[in-house]
Amino acid sequence: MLDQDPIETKEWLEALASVIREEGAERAAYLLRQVLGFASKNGINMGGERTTPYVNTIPPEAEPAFPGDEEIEERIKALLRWNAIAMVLRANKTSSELGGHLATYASAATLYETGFNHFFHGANDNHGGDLLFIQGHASPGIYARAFLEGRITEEQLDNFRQEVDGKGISSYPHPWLMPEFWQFPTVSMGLGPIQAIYQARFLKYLENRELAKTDGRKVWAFCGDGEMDEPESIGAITVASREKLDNLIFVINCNLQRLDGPVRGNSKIVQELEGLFQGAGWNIIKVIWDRNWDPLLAQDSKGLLRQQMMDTIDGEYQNIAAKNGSYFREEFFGKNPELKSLVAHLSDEELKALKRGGHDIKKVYAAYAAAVKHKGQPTVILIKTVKGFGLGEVGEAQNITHQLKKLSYENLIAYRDRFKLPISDEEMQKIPFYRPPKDSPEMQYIQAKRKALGGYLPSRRTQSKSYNVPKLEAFDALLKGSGDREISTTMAFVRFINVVVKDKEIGKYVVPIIPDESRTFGMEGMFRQLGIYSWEGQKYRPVDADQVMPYHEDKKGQILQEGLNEAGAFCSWMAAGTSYSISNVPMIPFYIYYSMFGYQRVGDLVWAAGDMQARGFVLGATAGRTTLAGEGLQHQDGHNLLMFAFVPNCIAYDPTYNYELAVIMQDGLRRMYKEQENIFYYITLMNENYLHPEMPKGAEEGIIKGMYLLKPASAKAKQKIQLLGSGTILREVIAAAELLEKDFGIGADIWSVTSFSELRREALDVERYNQLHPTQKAKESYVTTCLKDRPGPVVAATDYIRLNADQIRAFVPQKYVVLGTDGYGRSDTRAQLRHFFEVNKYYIAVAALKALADQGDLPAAKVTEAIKKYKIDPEKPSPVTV
Ligand SMILES: Cc1ncc(C[n+]2csc(CCOP(=O)(O)OP(=O)(O)O)c2C)c(N)n1
Repeated sequence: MLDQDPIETKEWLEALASVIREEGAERAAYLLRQVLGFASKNGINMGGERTTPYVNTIPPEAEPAFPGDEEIEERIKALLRWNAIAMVLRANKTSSELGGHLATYASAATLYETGFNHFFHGANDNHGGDLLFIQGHASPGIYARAFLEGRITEEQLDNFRQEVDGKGISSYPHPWLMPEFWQFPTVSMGLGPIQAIYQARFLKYLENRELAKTDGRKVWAFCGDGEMDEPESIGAITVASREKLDNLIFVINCNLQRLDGPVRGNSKIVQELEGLFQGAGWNIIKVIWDRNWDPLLAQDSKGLLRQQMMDTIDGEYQNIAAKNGSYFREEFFGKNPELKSLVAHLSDEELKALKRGGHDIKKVYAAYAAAVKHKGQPTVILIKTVKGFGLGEVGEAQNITHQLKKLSYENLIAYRDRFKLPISDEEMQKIPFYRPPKDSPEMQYIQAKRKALGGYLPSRRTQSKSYNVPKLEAFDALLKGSGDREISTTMAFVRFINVVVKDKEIGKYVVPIIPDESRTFGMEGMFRQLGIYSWEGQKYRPVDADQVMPYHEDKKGQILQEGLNEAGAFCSWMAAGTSYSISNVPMIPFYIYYSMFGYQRVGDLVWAAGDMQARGFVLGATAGRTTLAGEGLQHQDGHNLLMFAFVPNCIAYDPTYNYELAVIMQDGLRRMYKEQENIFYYITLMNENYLHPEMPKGAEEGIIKGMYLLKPASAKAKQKIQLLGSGTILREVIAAAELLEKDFGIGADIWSVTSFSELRREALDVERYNQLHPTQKAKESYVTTCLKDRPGPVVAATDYIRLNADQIRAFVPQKYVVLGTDGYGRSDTRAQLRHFFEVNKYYIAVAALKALADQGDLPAAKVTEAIKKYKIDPEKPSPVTV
């Protein structure tokens, strides 16, 4: 940049040089930090400079007037803290197995209460409601508030963490377990912050696409400072600033402590996070000191106090917080005689009353008030607190405080006295909950505040609008077969989604979500047709503007092209999939990606999606270990199908034919968007091209249940066998049946298994029923009914590890042999890979013959004959063991 006024620059530099000369480098550094802090406060982006002094961002003179009744709020907070503690202690009296946490809420009470009393909007006719991501371990305090609000009973509090008999409340925020209460599962560290970013963005998406009014709604994400070490916590923060998500507020509770000890003993976590978020372009507000420090800072004309604040590292701050006032005097102020004299007029008790900012309602209020007003950037509020605040010497800032679950009677009495709780010595023996009468000022205050803010929080909408979804006939082109055109199920999916996006009722609610790329999947036609969502539209002329399918970004774009960002893209899917609950607008997300980078990559988010009842489709393209032939070990997926099916409300399918895909997806639309079932779908898609037959009459029910007879064995065959196949390997199964008939005169019933996991779930339920109703007529599982009267052993082959087909083993009445793709992938042709993993038609035929031989229906020599005939090397190394 040009120096517009060299004389002025020279004067500034000379001034600095004289300070260095006369007063030393330290003083010069101090002055510079002051200048930079001032610059930052005045909106000057300093590029390289990342931190400001270790004091509150908002100076006392800039704080707004506090609109609440501080005294009453302190009394309410004392009750909440107490009930939260009582919950945990009482649960642990019932059984020490139950656990619970005291210290997190103790540190964060002011952070939540300031929000509940003054900022968090409930959902009602005029406001869509704010979104709250609450630190999982703070749940006792949130329950304690709901108890005072009259939303949770004493019996429920007493059954904290005892949910099995239906009376209790869950350990942490779990929408699955408390569907009308919790919105977001957060306790797995890092999932809250990243989800919050994408929920905030999705609110903007809805607004920009004119599907909902979301203006004015805020997303509040409460996180721990320890939690910020999770890559998920910080991995997407630039998305928030790039997209100017001023509806997003991170509140980071910097109690300086994680599980075993300090988050950053040797430095300062607040400063580190400030630097990080500064670099990412966020608005930053630090709340470090309470109001008792203000007069001292005002007198700190030489900056000695500020310097000491900066020089003290977090490990030492923890020591100071845990020890008494005289330690504070000696170890903090005593570092410099002049500094010590600054507090000479204060007693040790008064020194101890100099607190961290997060325990001062007014300071926290000022920060929140500034955050909600801020435009054009997301805000992060870094608030310093004491972990275990109020728990005295057993808990405050102690390394063991996170695990603290028991307090002695004496501790409780001390706690009562400190927070002036109206509980007698005698009553205290029972650790009673305390709720003041309904007409008490505290209870009235709470209710009035929530009423003014539109209703209670957290609170979750369980159902929304139902849509009429297209009937199966709408997908006729897929049901009819592909004629003589060889196509892949991925192409069939694109045809399916094209029908859905054109549907008058539900088309606009479709959200195609793409991490990585979609061109490979043949979806580029949608770029122009639907547009790629971009909050700022398209400011450039795309290089392919003259072509039929240009890259088209649009403020109203429907597609979310997320780039190389599976975790973020999955959070978008979760936001769209929960939009029915969050915004009363059911959205229909389709997330399509390379299946290997699926559950394996973002599994914890998938689990959370199940918990929060996200609805939608996840399409694992290039699925199976042998379909993405050339890509090798890192890309070949033989297990994500199974892993998705581990999630209890995920319905997983591995279809082979277009009509199977259409039946499954149409049924999914019906179940999720008409019936509003709390399920989601994982469906494999293949990139292998082949012919697709017309749907056999009446196959729909079997397709959905998990298996149907695709082709019966020839009636002429004297010996018969059952062959099961899924995905692309079904085609090898069909080829194996031809070999068996041609070469050995054995007939095979061919079953297409669309979902081993759905077959297993149904069979497990039947088995359980029979176990518990021993004298009643036994029920039969669907898979057993299909196979029990069929001749011959059963052989199954899939493109997944053997555990996939093994899922139904207990329910197959006959001998059951399973082939699969266990072991690491390789790059080679599909034919070679199927040979390598021993799932091609020859291996299937040999497995079938051996099964017949094992049960005495065929001489073993016939199997040897087949091995020779099909040129199988019996000494080939196994792909299974490595
Ligand atoms: C992914 C994950 N790893 C580990 C844990 C176990 N855990 C529970 S609380 C906690 C530390 C919390 O520290 P911090 O984020 O600083 O929150 P605080 O309770 O101190 O406010 C950890 C590691 C978890 N819940 N999730």
